[in-house]
Amino acid sequence: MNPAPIDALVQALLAEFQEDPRGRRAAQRLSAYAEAHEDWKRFAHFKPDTYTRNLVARNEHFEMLVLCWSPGQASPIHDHAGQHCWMGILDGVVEETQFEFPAETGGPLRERATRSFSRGKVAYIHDDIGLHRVRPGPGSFGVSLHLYSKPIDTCRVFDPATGAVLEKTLLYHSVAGVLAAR
Ligand code: CSS
Ligand code: FE2
Repeated sequence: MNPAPIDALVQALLAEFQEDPRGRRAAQRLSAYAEAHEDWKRFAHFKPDTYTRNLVARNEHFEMLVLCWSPGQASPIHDHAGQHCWMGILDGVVEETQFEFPAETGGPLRERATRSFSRGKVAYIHDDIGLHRVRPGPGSFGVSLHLYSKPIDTCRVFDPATGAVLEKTLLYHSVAGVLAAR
């Protein structure tokens, strides 16, 4: 039997990162998957009070998650623990607003452009580029496929008015399709 498309994607990415830690073809692979397949739906769980993080696969090279965004939800403004972050859109509309990485001395964050992404589009960020806030488009929901290389267990979140920083532990709402006990 052929593997499910999302499992085939994980295997292809694993082979890719073993050869090229920079993952130069990762965005292309996420885009091709997002345009053609819907078997990610078994990982999608929405919650009324927060966006959800649903683990698809994790290994020494990367973790892959399906994130579900209901209208009005948003991530905090955050960094990515020095790792590569790709975000491919599976359904709905997802917006990314970037901010400049603040100086050690803090102060208000400088906002850059907001970009809007639909199915098949892929965003990429790294701490060298800046910070971002992610949320669904106005009045929309969104589902996004996130690839972090290497896996990220904590990130830093930033207050836009002061630049103050807090460490945040990143939790999974489900693992391999099974809701986590809470
Ligand atoms: N980094 C956030 C989502 S935006 S890339 C998270 O994993 O929860
Ligand atoms: Fe992010």
